[in-house]
Amino acid sequence: MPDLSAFPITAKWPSQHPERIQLYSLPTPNGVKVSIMLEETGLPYEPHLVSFETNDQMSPAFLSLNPNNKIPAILDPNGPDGKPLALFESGAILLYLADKTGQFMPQDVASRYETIQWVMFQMGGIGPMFGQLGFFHKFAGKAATWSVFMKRAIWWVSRTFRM
Ligand SMILES: N[C@@H](CCC(=O)N[C@@H](CS)C(=O)NCC(=O)O)C(=O)O
Repeated sequence: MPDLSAFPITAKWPSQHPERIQLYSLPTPNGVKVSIMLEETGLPYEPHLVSFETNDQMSPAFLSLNPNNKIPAILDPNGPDGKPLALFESGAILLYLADKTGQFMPQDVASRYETIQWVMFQMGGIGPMFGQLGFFHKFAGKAATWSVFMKRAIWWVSRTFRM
């Protein structure tokens, strides 16, 4: 049975199955990316809810794994060389799980980089720009509606849908 006690996050979210990948997440657009990958690869995992209502993502235990206070994050007790590996950033986690299982990542170099380019596009474009538009639309209030930032987010998102 792996001992994960060196990772302070396991004190706040104790593990019933320390031999499984520990997932710290919430079903948001970034959160579900990793949940879907875990389901699709068939890897055994143990999910832990990081509640934004109680600001769990700001707790010292969570920050010990991701100092950027964002879900999703994982702790793989059986990482490279059999050592535990903690990871944050959904794109990095997707690439790691693809490498670990040999699924969803082509072996030939050209196809591999074509796949990685779409992961990067999602991470660097779709995620942040759609997220900004969502924020302006839902949370920023009327004043933001015609701001130059919102106009740019609308333009960017519309252009992406036409790609
Ligand atoms: N680039 C990061 C973004 C993660 C992210 O923005 N997570 C949001 C939920 S979708 C979050 O944890 N927000 C909490 C906060 O900002 O306090 C990733 O892809 O993992």
